Amino acid sequence: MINKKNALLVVDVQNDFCPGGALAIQAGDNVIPVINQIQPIFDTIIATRDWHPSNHVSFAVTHPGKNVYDVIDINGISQVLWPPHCVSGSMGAAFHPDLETDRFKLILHKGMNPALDSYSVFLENDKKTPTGLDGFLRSLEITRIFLSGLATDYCVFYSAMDAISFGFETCVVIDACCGVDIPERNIEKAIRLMKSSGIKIISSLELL
Ligand code: VGL
Ligand code: ZN
Repeated sequence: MINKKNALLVVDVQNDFCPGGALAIQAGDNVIPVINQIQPIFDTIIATRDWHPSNHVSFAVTHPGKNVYDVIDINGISQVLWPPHCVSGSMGAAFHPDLETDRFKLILHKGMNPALDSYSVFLENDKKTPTGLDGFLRSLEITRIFLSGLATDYCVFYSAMDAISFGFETCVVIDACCGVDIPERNIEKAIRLMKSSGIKIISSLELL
């Protein structure tokens, strides 16, 4: 079932998104054993890290008078304001120590532009600036992508939506993902939108 044309994408399994981190997802670390278990099935595994400068546009502290989780408009782009997280090179930005990283073919950093956020691993939030991942996958003749990681309703969601629109067959391994759920019911909404866009929502049990 899984062959050389398939790639596993491990999205943002970093300390700051796990319990104890700056933008902790409750039980976010529960995805790690699942991701480690499915890695051996894939020849191509690509990991991403959210990797921000300390003055990043997505940090509430960058906008005096604004609060965490406020939503603001920046040049026509809606931006949720987060606590500072995944500052490049910090412990919070490191992969969670339990994540198996030895077979990552590529580690892609995103969100490095201080003025622009990047939820998707394909395109930054202006929906125009490429991260380079599309070209990397195409040069390896990858046609199908399986997504795992954090967060279901942000980086996994936007990455999956871009993956299908770039023409990849796209599957989200739902038990290998965990969501922020801000605002309330955001995960449910993300899953509904992904399904209606032709993205398959599967369980890791279907791969093992
Ligand atoms: C993410 C919020 C802010 C994610 C990144 O990886 O889903 N969420 N930055
Ligand atoms: Zn971020």
